[in-house]
Amino acid sequence: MTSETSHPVRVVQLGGLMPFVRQWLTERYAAPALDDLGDPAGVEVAVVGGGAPLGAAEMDALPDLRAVVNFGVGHDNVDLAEATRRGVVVSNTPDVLTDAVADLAVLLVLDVLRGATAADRFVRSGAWARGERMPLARDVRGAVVGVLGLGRIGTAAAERLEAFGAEVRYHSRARKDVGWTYDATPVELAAASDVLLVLTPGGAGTEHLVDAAVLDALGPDGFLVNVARGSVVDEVALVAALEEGRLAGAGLDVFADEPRVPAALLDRDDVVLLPHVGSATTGTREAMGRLVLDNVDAFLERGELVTPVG
Ligand code: 8YV
Repeated sequence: MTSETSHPVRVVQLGGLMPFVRQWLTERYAAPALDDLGDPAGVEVAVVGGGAPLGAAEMDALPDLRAVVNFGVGHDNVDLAEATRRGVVVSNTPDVLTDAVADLAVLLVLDVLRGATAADRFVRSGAWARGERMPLARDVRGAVVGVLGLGRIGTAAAERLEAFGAEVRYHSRARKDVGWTYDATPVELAAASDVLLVLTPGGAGTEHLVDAAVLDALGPDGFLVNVARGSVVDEVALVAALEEGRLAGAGLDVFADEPRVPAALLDRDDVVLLPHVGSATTGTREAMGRLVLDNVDAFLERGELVTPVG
């Protein structure tokens, strides 16, 4: 990175950013952390990541703010209505993470059906050596996977799952021009699916979209996989469904109150728990970081964002 340090400070780093992104921002823009900023006058761009909140309070602290650059495709951490009200534009990091997140979605669908993580625990516990047997798993070929949220990542995951011989159905805000069967509601999609794969955006519009009714429609032979946002699933209803045998299992990369995972899930063999790693590869995170810099550069130079939200 070349250093383009100039004063006054025009860029500030907010929470949730990975160390290499912090370093890039420091080298390129001499961007301090909010706590080290001192006088906020002249700061036009705030960079935020990792789901760290950026709402009215943060905006109040930056009176000259004009752009929020979010490290991540999901931007439910940013109060868009408040930003719009103040004339602040917002960008995210779409496309560059589609493959990585779709791969992880497929990994979890395969894992809940084939039980790879449970099988690993079975070996490590000595159960195999003791002569115990694992229950038989389920085939991916022929399994019906219902994709809830057929955006960029949902489509990429659906294409991959088709290559495994799974049958894809979907529900989205709008019906798409695709060959897969559309279900009019999440309940109808869940009722027709062996695995419900959640890939909707987070935020108020999708909060608890997967509720007790959807989980019951999925049923005792159904699996839930969530690679979107924890807020989309009613976690209390999920735990109850698992404990009462009304759901076969779940694969979860995201949780309502990260990094806290409901204690009731930790000892269950029918759930796969991942620490929000959908985009967490070196290549993808670097591409996200580069897109963050592209957005900051474009805004500082031309007052435009490369990948604006909305
Ligand atoms: C990251 C994500 O966890 O892009 C998103 O919406 O959830 C992930 O890529 C996060 O944003 C990285 O800070």
